[in-house]
Amino acid sequence: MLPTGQIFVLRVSAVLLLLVGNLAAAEFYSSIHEMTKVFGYEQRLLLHMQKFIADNESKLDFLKARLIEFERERDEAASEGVAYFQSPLNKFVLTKRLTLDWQRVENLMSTETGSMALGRLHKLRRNKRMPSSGEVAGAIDGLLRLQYIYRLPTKDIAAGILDGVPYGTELDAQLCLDIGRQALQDRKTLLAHSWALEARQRLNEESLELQPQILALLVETKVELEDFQGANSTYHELIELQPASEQHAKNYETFMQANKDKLSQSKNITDEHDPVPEDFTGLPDDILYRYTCSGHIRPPPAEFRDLRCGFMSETHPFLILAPLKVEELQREPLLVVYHDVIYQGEIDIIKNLTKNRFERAQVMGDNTSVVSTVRTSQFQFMPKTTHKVLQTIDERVADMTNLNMDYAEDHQFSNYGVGGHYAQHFDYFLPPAFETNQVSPVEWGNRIATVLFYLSDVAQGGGTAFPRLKQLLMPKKGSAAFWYNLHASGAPNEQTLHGACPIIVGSKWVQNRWIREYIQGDKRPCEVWDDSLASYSQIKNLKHKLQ
Ligand SMILES: *[C@@H]1O[C@H](CO)[C@@H](O)[C@H](O)[C@H]1NC(C)=O
Ligand SMILES: *[C@@H]1O[C@H](CO)[C@@H](O)[C@H](O)[C@H]1NC(C)=O
Ligand SMILES: *[C@@H]1O[C@H](CO)[C@@H](O)[C@H](O)[C@H]1NC(C)=O
Ligand SMILES: *[C@@H]1O[C@H](CO)[C@@H](O)[C@H](O)[C@H]1NC(C)=O
Ligand SMILES: CC(=O)N[C@H]1CO[C@H](CO)[C@@H](O)[C@@H]1O
Repeated sequence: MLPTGQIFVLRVSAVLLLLVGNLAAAEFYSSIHEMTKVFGYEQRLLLHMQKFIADNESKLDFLKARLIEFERERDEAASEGVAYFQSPLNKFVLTKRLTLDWQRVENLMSTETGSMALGRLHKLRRNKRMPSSGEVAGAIDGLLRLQYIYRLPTKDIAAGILDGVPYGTELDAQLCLDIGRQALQDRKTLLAHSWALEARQRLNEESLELQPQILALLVETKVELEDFQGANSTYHELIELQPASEQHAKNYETFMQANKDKLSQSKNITDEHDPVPEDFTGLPDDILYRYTCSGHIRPPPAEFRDLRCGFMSETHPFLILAPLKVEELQREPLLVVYHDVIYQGEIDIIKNLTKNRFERAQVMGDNTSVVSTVRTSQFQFMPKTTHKVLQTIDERVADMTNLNMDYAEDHQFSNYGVGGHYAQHFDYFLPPAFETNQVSPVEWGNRIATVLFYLSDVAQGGGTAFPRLKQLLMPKKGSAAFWYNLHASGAPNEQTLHGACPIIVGSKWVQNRWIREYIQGDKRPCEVWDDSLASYSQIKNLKHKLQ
């Protein structure tokens, strides 16, 4: 039941993405674009901090000088004894010091130096583009998602190695502990266990105070993984470390009572990932998506046999001069990749157009729009009238697809950062979306087809996975994927389930063209029967008869 519900939410969210306006503040970790900007702000934070310290220091310098002066004068007076007070001059000096001078000192001591710098720092930190502390959790989730989907070893990540490539950023015990805690919260218990072990491994003199917290996390994960003997001995380690802690003693007692029949049970937990299934048939979509992203699910070689790859020059006379390079990946449903169909000059213009206009992808909460963890990217819609380059692109899409582009939705641009992904979903709308007026404009009908342009290469990860077709398309700058979301009858084609795999390293830019059904009749004849069960050759034959 759950998977169906989940998919429903995803389908609805696709509609809402159309409708939701300017709601979210920028989200730092979902976009590299945003991250580079925020990185620049940090430079300004540093300047404010320097100014603050300088202000405070000059105040302290002044106070120190006064202190020395006062002490000196006082010592002189003390050495002279009572005689000192007999001089009217000294009386004056002392009186002045005790009143005006001390008043100045007192005033200065109570002034808030650096308040200007502090105010500026405060304001900058509250800038809506700055990451909020809640986003630390998002950043960890992104990392855990990468680890889970690509089965990355904890040891490697902690050492700054991602999918075999070293990046030179090591994680310390505290960070490992943070990740482990969140993994436990996300119910990724094997990962939580391995992060706790890694945190323990990385303890040093500076971080030794974390040891009890790490052991506590280790106990929790061992209990969940049913290694009760391991949990027992880790508990003993913890109690030995902090024998005075009543909390530990209490927790241990609760643990012993709850598990008294299972205490002999032990498990040698060496894995950090579930075993890869030998047979993927019948597994839920999120698992299929995961293993398609990781490359464990691939098309069997036999399916490549009669697929074509070549130049397409049929749809438009212009294409005879400049034919499009097209590669067919799948016949049913049609899934093709065009190579070199969007050019660097166009991409530069698009990047200029979309600058500063990104917002985080949202899905609908109950009544409020919430930032999505299903889809973590920054996106924006842009009407085709924004710039003539968008019209040029649409003319090309019309040539590529032989579909009418008058009834295509606004251009959508997305930027995915590290860990950014879009879980498995369909592009088409389901009947409830139509019934509740969530499709806009409704008279354009459903999304008959999708063209997905890749505006960047991605260093690692970030493929487009079609789990039911066993296809994984790797982003290549300048290429575009095209597929029909609907059967020729207009019925949704569930084989088109797809998702954007998480980015391991790099930044992914894509452009979506969602083409709607309205007046595509002459371009793609609409069969009156449901062809969803027919074979490709049956449909082809029928189309020949109709023409
Ligand atoms: C729990 O661990 C301690 C210390 O390792 C050991 O002495 C004790 O026998 C263990 N208890 C059980 C029930 O295994
Ligand atoms: C756990 O398993 C690993 C590898 O399977 C082995 O090297 C190790 O000795 C085992 N540890 C225990 C305590 O059984
Ligand atoms: C991008 O914008 C900048 C400044 O607005 C402009 O100088 C540059 O020519 C633009 N580049 C493109 C490719 O449009
Ligand atoms: C959503 O808002 C509507 C109208 O304001 C209200 O009737 C409904 O109970 C709300 N639903 C939830 C789940 O809050
Ligand atoms: C020594 C000193 O002047 N400290 C001050 C630095 O600035 C803050 C904020 O204005 C003050 O609260 C401190 O007293």
